[in-house]
Amino acid sequence: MSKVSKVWARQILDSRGLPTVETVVQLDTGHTAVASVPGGTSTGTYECVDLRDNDPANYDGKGVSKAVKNVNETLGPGIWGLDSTDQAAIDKRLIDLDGSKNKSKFGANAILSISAANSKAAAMAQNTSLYAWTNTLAKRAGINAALKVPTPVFNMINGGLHGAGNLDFQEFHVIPATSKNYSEALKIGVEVYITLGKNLERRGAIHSVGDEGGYAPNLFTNADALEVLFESIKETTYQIGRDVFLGLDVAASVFYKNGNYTIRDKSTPLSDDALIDYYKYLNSQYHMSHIEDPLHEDAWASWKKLYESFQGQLTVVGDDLLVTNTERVEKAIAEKACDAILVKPNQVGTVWETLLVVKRAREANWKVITSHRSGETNDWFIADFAVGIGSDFVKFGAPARGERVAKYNRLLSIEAELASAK
Ligand code: 2PG
Ligand code: MG
Repeated sequence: MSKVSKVWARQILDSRGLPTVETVVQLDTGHTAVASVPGGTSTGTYECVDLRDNDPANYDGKGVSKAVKNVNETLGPGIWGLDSTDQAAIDKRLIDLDGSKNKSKFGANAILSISAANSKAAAMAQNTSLYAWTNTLAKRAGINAALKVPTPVFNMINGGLHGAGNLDFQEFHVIPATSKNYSEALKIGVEVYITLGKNLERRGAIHSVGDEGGYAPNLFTNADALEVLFESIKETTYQIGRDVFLGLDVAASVFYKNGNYTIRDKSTPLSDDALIDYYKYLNSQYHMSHIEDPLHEDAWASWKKLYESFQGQLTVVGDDLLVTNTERVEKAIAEKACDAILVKPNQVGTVWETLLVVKRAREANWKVITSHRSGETNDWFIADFAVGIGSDFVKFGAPARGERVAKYNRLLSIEAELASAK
């Protein structure tokens, strides 16, 4: 048994230059582990609370000194003496200390930083890797997961709240075929990324990068972004529909207003049905493999309708819809609203609760995509987590920028380790 002996936190910066929480967990065995938490921009309404100071005089209100204080004064001391290998008990104590339904008292950022750092420390104390330890925890939670490096979903073009350009859809994805091994898939991603950059430059579309390292161009319509991607892939040695596929994270809640969706592709705002028809058209042109958050996060009946019409053709992914929350996942299963979940530990706030959500998704035969946030640190916790839970896919942004590449590179080393263990 290795007991938690000390916990302390500090405020650091994320990839957007915004404050976030970094926590160290120390065990009585002498092992110490550090974890920092990410932050979203297009956050779902039903996510747990990312506690911010809201003091306009400091960091534009985005400071996390309250969350840090909560770790140092209450949450940390609250888990002293507990067995670090009992992640369920550690997380339960953190949840009980907070006492609210959405972790609004102490902050999901404060709580997750401890939960994640504890799981890293426990792995060290067991003298095992974090992915292998996560796999043990996953099995304990009832997930029948084999260790494998997931297929990457690359966010090549950043629009919506993530991009400096003019696109409404948030993310335009390139997804290598699941038959490719991870290092091949990463190479495909990089080669498409480079070709796409040259292509956008040639077209004179400004191509600064967005929050997740994808290009953030100015284009005429959202469909044009798919077209540029399509054209760019054709310039590579890879074939769409065989080696590589396209996908979208629309993040539709962001441009939903007064019952309609306003996008630059259409001159008038669209109803749910009209937007679904537009997706059908886009899919007929670009043969996508998945679509995330195609509709507003509360448009349950329309999600059902969309899923019905795309079933078997497209994987329908819930992110803002599900917010890694068991109750919302139950509802989506019952309503047949989607068939994949975007898993983000910071939406729910503890490692153990994330595992329980994944378990339910697997029981419903859903695909699992483990995801970063738009604001990240160089912590690669999520890479090990994805491997440990047997995630089908990972979404870590473009294959560029340090905080994204930290995770993709970590997967390279896990791939090598798994291969040498065979
Ligand atoms: C998403 C995420 C990550 P954010 O919508 O899937 O790409 O964005 O972290 O801003 O919520
Ligand atoms: Mg999303």
